Amino acid sequence: MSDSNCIFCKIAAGEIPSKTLYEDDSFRVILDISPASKGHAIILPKKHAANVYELSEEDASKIFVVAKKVATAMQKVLQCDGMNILQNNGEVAGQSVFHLHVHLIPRYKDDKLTIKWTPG
Ligand code: IU
Repeated sequence: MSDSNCIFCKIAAGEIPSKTLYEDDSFRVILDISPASKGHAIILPKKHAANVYELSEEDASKIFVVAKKVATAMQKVLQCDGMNILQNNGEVAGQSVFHLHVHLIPRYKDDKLTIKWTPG
């Protein structure tokens, strides 16, 4: 269920404090500790999966519903102009924490943020 060496397992379980925006039985959504933009959040499944290949069908089917719900609330509160929703698998793809997570990155006009892993 959870990996005792995994920091995101501990955060998702509430064993390490975080700025939590949303929580249900399967997920915790927290503010990123090193935000790419104001309000940058990450969705953590409570059940450990290193990447999308390991993610259970059940969590896969629910995670974008959570993304939609939280992104919609963030948009209302932050009044951001756009939002990148991203998920990295493997070091070469930019993954640095090997517990699957989905980034919600609010975008603002003229924020000049370079999302290096977007196409083009
Ligand atoms: P990545 O897709 O694996 O590169 O994203 C990892 C993210 O997790 C990155 O944005 C970190 O700032 C973030 N993070 C965090 O919010 N809290 C932590 O304790 C750790 C990483 I470690």
